[in-house]
Amino acid sequence: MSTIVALATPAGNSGVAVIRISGEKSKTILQKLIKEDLDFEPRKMYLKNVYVGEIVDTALVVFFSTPNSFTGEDVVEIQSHGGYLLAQKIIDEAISHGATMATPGEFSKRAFINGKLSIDQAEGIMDLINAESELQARLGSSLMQGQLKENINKIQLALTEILAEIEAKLDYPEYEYTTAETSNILETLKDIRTKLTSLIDSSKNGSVIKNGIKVAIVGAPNVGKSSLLNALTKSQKAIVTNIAGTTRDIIEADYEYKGIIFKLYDTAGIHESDDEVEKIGISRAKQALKDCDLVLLVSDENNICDIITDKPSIKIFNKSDLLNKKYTQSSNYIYVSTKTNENIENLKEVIFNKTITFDIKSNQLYITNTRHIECVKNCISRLESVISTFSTSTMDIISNEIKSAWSYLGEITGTTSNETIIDKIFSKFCLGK
Ligand SMILES: Nc1nc2c(ncn2[C@@H]2O[C@H](COP(=O)(O)OP(=O)(O)O)[C@@H](O)[C@H]2O)c(=O)[nH]1
Ligand SMILES: [Mg+2]
Repeated sequence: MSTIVALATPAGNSGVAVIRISGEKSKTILQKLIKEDLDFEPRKMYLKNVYVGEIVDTALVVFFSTPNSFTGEDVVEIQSHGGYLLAQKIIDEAISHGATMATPGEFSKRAFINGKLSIDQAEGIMDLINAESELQARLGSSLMQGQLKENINKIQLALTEILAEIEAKLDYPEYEYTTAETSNILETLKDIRTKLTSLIDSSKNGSVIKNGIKVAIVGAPNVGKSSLLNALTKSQKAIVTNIAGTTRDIIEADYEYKGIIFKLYDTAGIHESDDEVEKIGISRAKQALKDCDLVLLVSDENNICDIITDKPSIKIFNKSDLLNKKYTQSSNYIYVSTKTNENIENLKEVIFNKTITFDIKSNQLYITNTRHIECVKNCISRLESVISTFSTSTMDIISNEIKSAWSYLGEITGTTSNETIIDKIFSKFCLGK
């Protein structure tokens, strides 16, 4: 296996950059970089000069001895001063001493091959890295800690026990199963199916946590849609003017509320227009109406929004600051002012309650990864097939179906995946991970 090198921190200027090397030659490459034949004590930081051509940097270096490292191989980490050129030079120098540039996800792939991580755990690390909300981070972290893997292993073990029982008796074709035995097998299979189905149900909520809620802001021109996007996201992302037709393309901005990401889509005011560009904007607004999970129908004193949608929606009356105090508020509307921020926080609560209908429990297992969902669904479909034909099938057919169900589960953790699939999964990871 080659020795690989990559930058583990983002490319660019920073206080420190971390360069990682993994493989047999790690230690000798490090010795060459520091021009010293030091026998490094594993997991101990050393302050050393690193030589790259004419450049000398002072860096912290650490050596991890196989198997006690992230990849399970000998690993070196060099904390040099941050700087695109410097880090690149150190990497080039390592390559000149025998390392090769790592491909995306190659460190994690090696960790998997060496039994340090299951694939779903490695995917959990990526989810944690990419998390934009606290809840997403929490799900990534529980995946990384092996919460899904443990559940899958338990279910696989239950299937293995059934298989062992069947296989032992397959050698004795004359063996007659008692009713108690067959009904026991059937009940266990049904029980496993129920568990997996509830996992799939949880994935709907997991997807909300992972992907967020899409909210389209629609209404007539000038009612304050762009102002509302800015107020909710506490940004100035959308241009606000008193000129009707200012917003033409869709403007996107996010905010987080109670751990959920809400993705707002500010749209062009929907009305009859002769302006070519605005017309395209209006058709995009109509598309956003179709693609979203929730619609904010925005009105003001002059323009009551009459857009009809079959999506969940909230009627908003903006510019409440302009209303006469004695004005009676209609209970159909949430009155807000993007100018004074009146009711903006309350609106966030209303949006949350309208879209999040489940309790977010911290210890609940949510599956969010489409690959995992596919594997579980495939497993369920094999189980469905065994269960529905159980009374008429022979035990060897049943056994084959159970093996196939077991195999689908193994793809989640990687125990039954083939090389092509494994390569495909890890290639989606980032460089240096
Ligand atoms: N008084 C008042 N004016 C507002 C409020 N919200 C927006 N406006 C004004 O209404 C005009 C249109 O706002 P804009 O957000 O561009 O509306 P859009 O066309 O629906 O995106 C701008 O002049 C804003 O300053 C509000 O809450 N109160
Ligand atoms: Mg606008």
